[in-house]
Amino acid sequence: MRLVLVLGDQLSPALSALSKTDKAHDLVVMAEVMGEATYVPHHPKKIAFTFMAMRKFANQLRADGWQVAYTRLDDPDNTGSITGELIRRASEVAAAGVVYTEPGEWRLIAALGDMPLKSHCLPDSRFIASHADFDAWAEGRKQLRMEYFYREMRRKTGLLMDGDQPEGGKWNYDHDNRKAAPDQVDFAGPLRFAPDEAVLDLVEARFGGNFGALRPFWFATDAAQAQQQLTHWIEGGLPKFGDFQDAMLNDNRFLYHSLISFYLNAGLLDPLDVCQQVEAAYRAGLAPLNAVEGFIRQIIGWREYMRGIYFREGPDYVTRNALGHTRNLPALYWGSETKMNCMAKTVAQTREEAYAHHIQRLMVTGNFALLAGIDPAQVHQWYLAVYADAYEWVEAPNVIGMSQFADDGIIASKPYISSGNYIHKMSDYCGSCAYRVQDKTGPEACPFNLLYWHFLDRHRERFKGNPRMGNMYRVWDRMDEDRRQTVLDQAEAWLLRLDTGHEV
Ligand code: FAD
Ligand code: DLZ
Ligand code: SF4
Repeated sequence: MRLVLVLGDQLSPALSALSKTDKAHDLVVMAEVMGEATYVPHHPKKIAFTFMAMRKFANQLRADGWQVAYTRLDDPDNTGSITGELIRRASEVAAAGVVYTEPGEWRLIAALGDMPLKSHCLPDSRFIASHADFDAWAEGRKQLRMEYFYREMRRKTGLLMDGDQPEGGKWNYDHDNRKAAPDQVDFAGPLRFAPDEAVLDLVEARFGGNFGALRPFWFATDAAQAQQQLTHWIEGGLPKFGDFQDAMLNDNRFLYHSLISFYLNAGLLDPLDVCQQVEAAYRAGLAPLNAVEGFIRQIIGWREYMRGIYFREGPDYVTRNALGHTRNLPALYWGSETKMNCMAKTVAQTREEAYAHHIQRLMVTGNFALLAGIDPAQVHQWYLAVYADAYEWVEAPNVIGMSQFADDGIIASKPYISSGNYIHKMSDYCGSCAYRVQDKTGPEACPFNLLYWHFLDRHRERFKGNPRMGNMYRVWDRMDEDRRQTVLDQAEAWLLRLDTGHEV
């Protein structure tokens, strides 16, 4: 008998470890353990989601004829770690070894590799590009760019292809996808499902002190529910997904977003199948090409690309700090009061939902951390903890690379920074803010305005030669010197108030 490990983000019947073993002889091991529940202070909703989905998946496997040894968090014999549980189960049943699918994090890959058990690690085949595919694509290229990788994935999957040409004649319709916030959103947002109250009680007792509201809990926790959410969104949200992908609103947290990353990353939905369903909606005339292409690009482009970079760059990727940023993560990320309405709204929504959409993560909390020069390792730990879809293989490239430029430009060709103007254009946040977005200096000046120039000025040596940033430096250099000095002095004074714990 062999043990077959199924981790909390490997809840797919087609998992390689399950398809390469035998339900008649082998034993599935699943375990709720403190080691996984505490490597960062996860949002309670994320822990509850993981445990609920794991318990349901174990039952599904049993119904399918598997024997499953399932450890609950409060089982008295629980050793507290994945490797501890495997060693314990192996000795209980005198197992010949362990078969597992590669985890999505170097930490766990190393721990499993060091186990004193005979073990066999299989590739995770739930992705469109294998490590070898990604490396073959990347090999010999001077610079890696997602767009070219994405085109390969389009060709490989046949999604939105018209023979060997892209559907509609263009690969990318992003230019049509930057509309400002709509006055009204005619989509009700995600479906809400009833939770397992016993899991909620367990999580409340053990992790109630973590940042994040456990209740109301509304996530889907099995594949059928996740599919219901996908169908609901394809019918109601997809048609306008492209147009308003980058918009943000005070009174609408979800706009036209799909809210499926939790389910995809845990294995409850299959990425290729999701994209095929979305393409079918386009072919049936139910959604426009800009929406459908934009969505498919996020999944077969960005999602796969991020994973490729994470595994190609290796375990030290999360420690990179190309810009030498050292400021501690301010308390406002954990909910302390702030006068910046965009930050307050994004953090409050994160606390309540364990979710924020891409532009909130990139251009509000991420942009602020980058402009303020916050230590990227602390930023990374925060994102890994607070979002229910956060696993290191996808979170780290988004944070260390795309958002914080800490990898020195492997993911992004220039830093994603903006003054308050971008947030003002894409949201209604500024209208109800204590700061004034139109003020570049002065007591009420939007901090993003001050910090934007401070960032460019302090990193001039690194970025002055970047052709995509020439304009920014030209504008800065055209300001008269007194004004530049005022901006820098006021930015410094503002950062000092931030560092000394004042409400900013
Ligand atoms: P939609 O907006 O509806 O997009 C559809 C799907 O596309 C998502 O479900 C997701 O699977 C995929 N996708 C979109 N953008 C990306 C991207 N940049 N990288 C990978 N997949 C993408 N996504 C995660 O899944 N886990 C994370 O931990 C995570 N951390 C992020 C941190 C930062 C700083 C940034 C800027 C982005 C991060 N993302 C992460 C990407 C993106 O924000 C989320 O995938 C998205 O917000 C999930 O919501 P949704 O399902 O409603 O997505
Ligand atoms: C996120 C998470 C949590 C909170 N708890 C568990 C757990 O108790 N048992 C488990 O098998 N997996 C859990 N996970 C998911 C893992 O942390 C995830 O598999 C790794 O980070 C690799 O991506
Ligand atoms: Fe954010 Fe500045 Fe707008 Fe306030 S004024 S919401 S701080 S961008």
